Amino acid sequence: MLKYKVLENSFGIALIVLIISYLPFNVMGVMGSDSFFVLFRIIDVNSDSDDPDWKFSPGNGSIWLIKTDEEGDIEWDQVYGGKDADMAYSLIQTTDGGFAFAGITLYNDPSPADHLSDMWLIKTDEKGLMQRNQTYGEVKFDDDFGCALIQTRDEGFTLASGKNWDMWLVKTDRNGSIQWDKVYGGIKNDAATTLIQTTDGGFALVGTTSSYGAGGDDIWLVKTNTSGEIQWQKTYGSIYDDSASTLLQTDEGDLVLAGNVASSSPHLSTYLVKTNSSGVMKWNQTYDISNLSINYALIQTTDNGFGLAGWIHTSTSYNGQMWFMKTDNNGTAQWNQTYGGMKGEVAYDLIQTTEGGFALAGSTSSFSTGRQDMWLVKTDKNGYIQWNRSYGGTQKDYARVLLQTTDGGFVLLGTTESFGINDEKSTPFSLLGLFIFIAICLLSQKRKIKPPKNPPRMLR
Ligand SMILES: [Ca+2]
Ligand SMILES: [Ca+2]
Ligand SMILES: [Ca+2]
Repeated sequence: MLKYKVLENSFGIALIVLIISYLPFNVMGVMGSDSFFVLFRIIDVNSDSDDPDWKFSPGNGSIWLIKTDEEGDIEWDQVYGGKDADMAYSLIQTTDGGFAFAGITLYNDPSPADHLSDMWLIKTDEKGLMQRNQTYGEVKFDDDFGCALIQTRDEGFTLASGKNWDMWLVKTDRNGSIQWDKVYGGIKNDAATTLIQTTDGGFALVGTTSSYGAGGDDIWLVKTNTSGEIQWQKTYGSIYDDSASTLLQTDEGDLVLAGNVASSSPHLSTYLVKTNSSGVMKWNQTYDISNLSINYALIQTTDNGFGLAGWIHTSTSYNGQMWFMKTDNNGTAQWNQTYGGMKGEVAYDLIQTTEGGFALAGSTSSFSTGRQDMWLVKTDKNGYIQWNRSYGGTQKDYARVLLQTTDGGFVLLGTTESFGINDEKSTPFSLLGLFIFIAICLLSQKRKIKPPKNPPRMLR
């Protein structure tokens, strides 16, 4: 009975609106979502202190592209995405000077009901204005992999991800229309993380397989010809869950892949392996720098060594810090650097800059406007910080990919929950609640003072 009394009362309704608007999660989003997202949203918001910074889960985020000058000052930025979650994982500057990026778009209210997500390719001009976009099939969302993108020599695109528990390779023309696609995998879960076009015109994919290998998840390297037919494949890993991070081809034509292997669960070490172009191993290295480190990025440096970056658990930061390691040509570690404060940082991407230093992109909780922000760290050639910048609003924002453009500036691609459509904006929403509260109070007052001039006639 109480609830009817409250609902009859305009003041009560206004009070409820005001209270709802101050709750620490997006009630309007929650009401339109399924119960999983309701639960996730509530747990997510309330678990900031013990939420490891390197794990992100689907919220209502949108894709965020930022162009900065060479000192990290924003020149322009663009947000892409609909009302549900959109995430980007790979970015390239296209031959026409624009950008293309690939990600995953999720449907919180899918139709048909089991169609939860698509792979998504977006092509923009040089200022980030969308020229065209295309969605493909149905990819399964899993934050441990993503969606890889390259532009091929015919100016078309090739994308790789996971589809129906298999690794999926999609070749498109320059407009994004599918020319052919292939799936690889066994009866269990297989998915691609990174894709390159090799010097012979074929492709090499690295990802994770639980169908093949030593047990649990293993790192899976697949080499195909120009038509996507498998030429050879290799697995790496232990009986525990191992994961692939990324892959490159060296100037000499060898393949180098990085991943994370478990010598015991949950102890993870970063793993680096070099093979020749036929998959024959030349050497491998296991790095046991901390009890727990996760590698995400790998580059070949101009001195023919390698740079690896990711996340590392440190004694001073419960949520870990950004980690950067430099090796020589044989993968022997030369130095390690960590960056961050008390609250948790991570590097998802690493580049060598044109002047010989390095830049890392990821997220920071210690130096953010709110929760996590995108973090850009510029270092000298020995990994000592020269400057750093964070970008973001009151909610989670993080960078996945970093490029340096020909003007010396940087492009960061990632996810924002602060600035997208339907994202949480606590202050404006609270102000809206206050406005509705005042408006309803005024209207209810008005109604009491001024009875209607022309009451509707009673129907007889
Ligand atoms: Ca499979
Ligand atoms: Ca394994
Ligand atoms: Ca933020």
